[in-house]
Amino acid sequence: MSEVKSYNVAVVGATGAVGQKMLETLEIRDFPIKQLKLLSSSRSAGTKMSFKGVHYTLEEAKPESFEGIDIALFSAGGSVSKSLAKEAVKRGAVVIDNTSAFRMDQDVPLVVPEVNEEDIKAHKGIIANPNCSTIQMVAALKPIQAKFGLKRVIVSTYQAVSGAGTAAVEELKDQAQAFLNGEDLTAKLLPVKGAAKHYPIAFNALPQIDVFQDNGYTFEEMKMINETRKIMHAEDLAVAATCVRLPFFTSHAESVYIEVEDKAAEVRSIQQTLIQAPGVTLVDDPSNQIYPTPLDAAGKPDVFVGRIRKDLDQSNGFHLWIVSDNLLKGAAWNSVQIAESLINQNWLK
Ligand code: NAP
Ligand code: 3JN
Repeated sequence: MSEVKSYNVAVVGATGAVGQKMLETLEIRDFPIKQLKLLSSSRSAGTKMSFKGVHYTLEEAKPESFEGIDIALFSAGGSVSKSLAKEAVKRGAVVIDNTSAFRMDQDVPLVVPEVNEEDIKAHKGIIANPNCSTIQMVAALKPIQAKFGLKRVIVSTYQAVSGAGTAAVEELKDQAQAFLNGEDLTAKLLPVKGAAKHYPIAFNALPQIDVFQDNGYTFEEMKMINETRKIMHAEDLAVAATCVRLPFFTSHAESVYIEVEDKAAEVRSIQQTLIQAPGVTLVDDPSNQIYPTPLDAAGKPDVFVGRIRKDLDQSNGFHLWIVSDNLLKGAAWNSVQIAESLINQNWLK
């Protein structure tokens, strides 16, 4: 009987919101791990985390940490990826990077396996995991693009605080309690790197995720626009985005308006297309008030789509409601799927 091949895996940013989900996903999917290395900053180095019931000691991420590593899953922020990803590649690892550091580099495949798995093949050591809001949208739009053609996308997001890391989750808990106790929230505001101002999130809605660009869009919005075109191989696709943070913990929701090429497209045929799409679950029965919500999607790996309806003025226009767990399909699950593709397709070079 031939032995199943296993791999030396490093998780960079293992203590973070995404890193913890990486470990859960590797465990749930029974990823073939020979040796596991958990890396963090010096702050968490020396502390322990468990994986499959075994305790691992966190180590500070350094270039030498990647000696002997086959696959390195990075989610410790763009500056860490910029300083360490190429060091890891130099030492023979293939890096799957969850940050925006390399997403738009021509040499770096940007991958959602259900959409463009084949792009992985051309990797030169680094493969980028897209932004969470992009991932769930393209997973639902790719089958529609393939069947009906796609001309325009206008998206507004409703994003959970866990997308902004473990500190943001704690901030919402603190502020929500303070708000209900009638306390002053200004004392509960965390300073935000690179931002002059910080608004309370509890019982609020913030139309800013990441920093503003010169064109008036935020970086999160520009990531959605540029990444969508790259992943869908659609340079000329018209895309506009408004990204909003809301006070719930898990899953991003999106209201998406699309215009398709095929004038014969109908709600029913779009639903049929999505029923067959990999990684997508249709939850769309308005007569019984059935549609996806962030709470229902939390902890599940699928992208859920509902509320599909035809625009009342534009005959080739449709509206969709797309929901997915931002830390699973939006980050950890998608990264582990990429790692599995590397192995299963023999692209780990
Ligand atoms: P988080 O909860 O704040 O966790 C940050 C992680 O990075 C922690 O493990 C932290 O380790 C580690 N870290 C920080 N500085 C480091 C350094 N100098 N060297 C090594 N490790 C360091 O953040 P998160 O939400 O998990 O997000 C982490 C990154 O993942 C984000 O900055 C973003 O680039 C990416 N991300 C991507 C998506 C996506 O859309 N695909 C979604 C969310 C996040 P310590 O415990 O030592 O502090
Ligand atoms: O805010 C969210 O819901 C998703 C956040 C993602 C994020 C947070 C900090 C830095 C990213 C990302 O993955 O696009 C980055 C980054 O630019 O690396």
